[in-house]
Amino acid sequence: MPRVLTVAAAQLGPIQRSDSRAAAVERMIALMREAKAMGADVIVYPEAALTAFFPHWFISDDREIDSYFEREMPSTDSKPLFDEARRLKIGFHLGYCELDYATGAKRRFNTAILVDKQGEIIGKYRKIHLPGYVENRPGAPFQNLEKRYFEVGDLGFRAWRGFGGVMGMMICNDRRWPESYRVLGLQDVEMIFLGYNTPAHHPFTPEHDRLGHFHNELSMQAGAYQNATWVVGVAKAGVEEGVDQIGGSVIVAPTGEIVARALTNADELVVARCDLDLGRSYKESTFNFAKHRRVEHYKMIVERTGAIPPN
Ligand code: CDV
Repeated sequence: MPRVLTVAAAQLGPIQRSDSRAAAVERMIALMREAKAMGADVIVYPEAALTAFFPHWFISDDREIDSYFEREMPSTDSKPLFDEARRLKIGFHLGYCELDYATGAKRRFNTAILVDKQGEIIGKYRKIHLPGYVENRPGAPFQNLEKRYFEVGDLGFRAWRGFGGVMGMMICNDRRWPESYRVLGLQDVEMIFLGYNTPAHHPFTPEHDRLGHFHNELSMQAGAYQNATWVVGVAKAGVEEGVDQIGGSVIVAPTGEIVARALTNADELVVARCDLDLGRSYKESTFNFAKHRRVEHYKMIVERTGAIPPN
């Protein structure tokens, strides 16, 4: 019996600073209803989906920074999303900014959750690869201050059983690092959900600008193929607070092929029927890790050659 999961990547157009969370959630609910009508089992929203991507600018006031974070999930504004998902019996993946007090101290994370068809949170991931820098760089047209606003995620890359398969999550910059996929691949992941906010222009490395879409797809296609997993990459797209974001949401098969892609830089659903068993033949042949991955030899080569890994 094939294990087919119908997945909807819910690309969002820009969310401006003046837009309320309630307005963003309204747009997300409209996409959720459309996804359900198309037979989707799960809908995937971008990174930090409830607000404008505020790490693009410098904020010194702590209370203002906190205003972009959720103190609980569901929060008052995101609860309608949970209610609608429960009513429609559709799962979802949501990226948001999380304020956590579990240790007694205030901590801020760039977080994503996976919610089942009953509206229950079954998995949480906190972003590990935080790009950008800590210090304000005045004069730049926009910045990436994620290292200032977030702590490095402390939950690792883990996979969860859900939707009849093995599901994993990562967030934006994580997708550029092969180890993000490999740690999930070692847990036999079958589908990875990831949201992103990727600018079309790089103020400090403009020579990268022309390759934005190429590197986006290259990373996700390689990660999917080398770990024989589906990858659902979902963008916040279009011009948000003056920052042009690349969009280009895609659904990538375990073969490494893109099976569906966004055509606009606005709110748009990208839907695919995904056979969770499609990666099996790769996991049993080319990417049979137990048979072919020579971890002990990697270590031996490092020892024999005296190669010292850089700090
Ligand atoms: N939100 C991100 O992680 N963005 C990075 C940008 C700054 C390069 C990305 O990898 O897309």
